Amino acid sequence: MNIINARLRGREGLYRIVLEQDRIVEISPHSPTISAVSNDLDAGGNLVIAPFVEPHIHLDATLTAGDPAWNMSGTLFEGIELWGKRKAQVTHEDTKLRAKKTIDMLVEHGIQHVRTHVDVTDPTLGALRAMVEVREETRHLVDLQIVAFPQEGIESFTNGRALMEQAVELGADVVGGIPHFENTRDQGVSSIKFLMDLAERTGCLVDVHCDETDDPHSRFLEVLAEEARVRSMGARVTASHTTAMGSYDNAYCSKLFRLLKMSGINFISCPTESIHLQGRFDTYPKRRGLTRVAEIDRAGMNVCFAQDSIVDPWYPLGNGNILRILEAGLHICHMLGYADLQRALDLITDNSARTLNLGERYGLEVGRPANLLLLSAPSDYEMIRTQGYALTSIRAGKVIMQRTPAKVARF
Ligand code: 17E
Ligand code: FE2
Repeated sequence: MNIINARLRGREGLYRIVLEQDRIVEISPHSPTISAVSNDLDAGGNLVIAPFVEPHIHLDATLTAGDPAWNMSGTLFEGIELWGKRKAQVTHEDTKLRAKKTIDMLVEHGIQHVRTHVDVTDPTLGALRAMVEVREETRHLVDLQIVAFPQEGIESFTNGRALMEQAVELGADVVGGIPHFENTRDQGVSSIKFLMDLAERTGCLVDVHCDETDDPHSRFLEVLAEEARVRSMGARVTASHTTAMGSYDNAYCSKLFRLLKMSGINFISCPTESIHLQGRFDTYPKRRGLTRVAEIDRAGMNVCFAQDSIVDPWYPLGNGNILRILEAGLHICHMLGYADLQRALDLITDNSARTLNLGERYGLEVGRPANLLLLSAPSDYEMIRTQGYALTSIRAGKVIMQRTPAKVARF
């Protein structure tokens, strides 16, 4: 299959991309002398890019909002309490059904790489076992990474450490954590040492829910970064949320940034989730409750955006569209400057792929997998401004999704 009239990010002119079986075999300047053949896909001068990435979602909890009750306070803590009740009723089939429905929503918006957290504070590890099957059964649609996520704590939950170890044995790809939710500061610190040991021993990646609170005294990020630095594991480690950084004073943050840079860890912000869940203990002035996305980016560190939730006890909305998250995030993080708009898609493509350690499994380059998207606009800026879409998603050389945009008639 050939794609013609493709615009590529960061390059002048139009290109022709040749796919053979499941690989990209040629990318060459578009030549009007080569005529289109019948199964050519015409990008019409719009962007062709590597697929969107969803680097942080909870597929075990999606589509459960309101069951057994709605989150009335809008806080993270009420969400965790409600989920505790819902997860007592989780079955194998229920988890698989909701996860697959949600993956379909992601696919419909051009996502082909997903990292999902799965709650392992459950003595049966039922959701994790179900997700391992989902990972196999949806391989034709997405590459799925599973995080062993201890929602109710590693140290504060009965057998928390053993459950994390079992989850890795059962096939989790990534080790998670939640130090700010452990009962004490000391437990938060020891949970990070434990999870870093586990990851180092087993070769897993690391992605910790870290300091997801407005409490400026929640300072587990420095512990995670230092553990990553001394073990030289930074590229394999991610700090998710870090919303407390939005409440750190600048004196502490400037010292912290030195360590963060040395550590080389990655960051994920979930802007719609955090603007909804944080700031809940404030009156006015009211904090935004996000990490310092623009500042992390300006400091040359790797940061990306994620959805976190779709219709669950923490967040009632969501439809799988990561471009909606990008638009909201750019607003909330003061990133509508011209330079940021020029490269906005980095935050849901290349930066996210780096966070997930996708390496050569990702990217629009000869020799890489024939996974790509045709978009509805010719630039990052125009994709945001027009609220554009992924129109076609190609995976392993085959079209897996095609979207027809709404047509408007004027009279
Ligand atoms: N669990 C958690 O601790 N934080 C979140 N944002 C979600 C689940 C969605
Ligand atoms: Fe999360």
